[in-house]
Amino acid sequence: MNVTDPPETALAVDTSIPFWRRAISLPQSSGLPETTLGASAGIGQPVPSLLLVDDDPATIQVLAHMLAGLGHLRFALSAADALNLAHESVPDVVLVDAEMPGMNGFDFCATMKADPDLAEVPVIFVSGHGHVETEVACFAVGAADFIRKPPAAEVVVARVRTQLRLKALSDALRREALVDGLTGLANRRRFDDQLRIECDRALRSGEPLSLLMIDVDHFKRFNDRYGHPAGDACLRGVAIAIQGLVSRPADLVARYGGEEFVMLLPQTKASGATHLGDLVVKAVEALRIAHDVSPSGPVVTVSVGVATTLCSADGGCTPASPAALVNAADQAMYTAKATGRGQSCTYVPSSAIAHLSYNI
Ligand code: GH3
Ligand code: MG
Ligand code: MG
Ligand code: MG
Repeated sequence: MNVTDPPETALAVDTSIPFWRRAISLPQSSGLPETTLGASAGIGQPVPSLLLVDDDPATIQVLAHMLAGLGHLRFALSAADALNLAHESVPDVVLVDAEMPGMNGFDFCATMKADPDLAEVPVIFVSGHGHVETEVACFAVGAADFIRKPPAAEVVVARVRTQLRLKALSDALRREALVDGLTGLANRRRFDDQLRIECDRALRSGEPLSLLMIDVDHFKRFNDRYGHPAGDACLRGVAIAIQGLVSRPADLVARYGGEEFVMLLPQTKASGATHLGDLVVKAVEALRIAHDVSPSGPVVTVSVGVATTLCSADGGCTPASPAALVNAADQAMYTAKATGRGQSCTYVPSSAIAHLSYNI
């Protein structure tokens, strides 16, 4: 790629790397009025990331100067480079030129919208074409906004700010949609999505995938005895206790529903998952939450079912589907219930049942 540094700029940047790959922390003021510029992220908020794409370095320079203070800026002189940068770290907004050699802005935008990792990023076109048809074509490929060249600083800043605000809101909504309101754990939807992904991965790689199904014992009696607010507090306590047992980034603890929780453990074989099942039982018991009407003992306990996908040399895995893995963990959990509660039980596939019994 033939790229030169943009003309002299007021921005303080690390000149040891080419300008189009720089993520620059911009100054609070770039000479424009404070009302239009200034850091947009509040205290504790992540700094927004902006990606500017134009085959003309001078235009990038102008836009960079205008947008100083709104976040971290990165630059690309071609759509292909911009897609690489976006995949390295997903931006919060992209400003793209419509006309570029190679892939133009329209194809770039369409490519972003077709990519699940990038589809939510707002794309603002910056174009010298004043025709309505061009503007309509931009929106047709998924543009969030359209700015005419030459761009006016106040308009660019206002429109980018609007897109950043909308993006922050939609990010927050997407996050909320995947969180359980009572416990703060991942919710059922997030778990179902992740289970599908991890099952596919396990089937491809042949690596074990384990699942723990965790059910609070005699919880209806607990609610009847202590009231629903106490029941809710109990569920929150259990959630914190079991979340504290996992440490790998890929592990997922979720609320499956009601008083049931799940732990999804990629690359974890049955022995490790069985050990974790026992730890779950102990951790909940150690909370010492009084349950004086439980037939299982004086404190709240859980029953745990453990299941692991087992892959054979011919590439087949059992259980082989998300539903089958959940069913297997369920079966083991019901065995734990039926044989005393307050314990963990590991599922053994039927092909192995001739040699093994449930490991309680
Ligand atoms: P078992 O030992 O067989 O699991 O008995 P259980 O009473 O725990 O099971 P059952 O399915 O009969 O009852 C589950 C109870 O969990 C009933 C319901 O009121 C309670 N529950 C489900 N979700 C919530 C919740 O969000 N908050 C509270 N407080 N209770 C809940
Ligand atoms: Mg151009
Ligand atoms: Mg239940
Ligand atoms: Mg229960």
